[in-house]
Amino acid sequence: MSSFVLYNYFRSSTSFRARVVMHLKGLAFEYKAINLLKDEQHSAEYLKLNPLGGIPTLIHDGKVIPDSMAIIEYLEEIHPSPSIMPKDAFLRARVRQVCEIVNASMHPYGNLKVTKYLGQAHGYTQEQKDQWVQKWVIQGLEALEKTLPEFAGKYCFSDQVTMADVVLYPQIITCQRFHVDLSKYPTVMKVFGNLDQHPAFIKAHFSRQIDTPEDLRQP
Ligand SMILES: N[C@@H](CCC(=O)N[C@@H](CS)C(=O)NCC(=O)O)C(=O)O
Repeated sequence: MSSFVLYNYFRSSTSFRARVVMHLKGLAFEYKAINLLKDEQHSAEYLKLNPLGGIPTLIHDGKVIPDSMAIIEYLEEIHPSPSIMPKDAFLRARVRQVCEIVNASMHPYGNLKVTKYLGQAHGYTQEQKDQWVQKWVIQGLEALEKTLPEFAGKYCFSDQVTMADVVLYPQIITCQRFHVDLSKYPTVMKVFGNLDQHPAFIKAHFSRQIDTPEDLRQP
């Protein structure tokens, strides 16, 4: 039987991507918590696994796979059922495009190392950090709202949970944390609301992990 170890952190959106795909595919894993607030991602031991000091990292039967997109693509390849990609090549390309909007044009701006730097080097307050994140993620949200109506059903691509949903859902939680006004994105928020009810997304949610602090826990 193969073994999976996932280095992750309850609140990290990229960790969520890996966790939810493990749950969607029914794969058990050992949860290794890396506390970003204690800078454990930059320990010499962890940097050997993930040279950029980012989470998550997956270890599968001793093989190291850093980076959430590499992890979820890998899981899809080794456990293709249930699939998180459409059968049609054009739709698969568009799923990847949606992932790219989030991964390249939204996620990096709210990353801890970025907002921490803004505070340390430029004296940004929390309110100024919120404004910084809002400025950039709104461009991504607008692109998503232009893209999704053509494809969305219950989820981003009809009624099948795909990689696009896996990447979108935790990014919306990050947007909420930075007080982004999400009322202007009805398709995005309809999909988010549906994913919020999905058992795998409920299980992978930041409020239900072994390293979730008591005050952020939900049943
Ligand atoms: N492209 C990487 C990004 C990984 C990443 O930066 N993750 C964040 C958490 S969401 C992190 O580890 N941040 C640590 C830091 O900012 O020091 C991935 O998708 O795995």
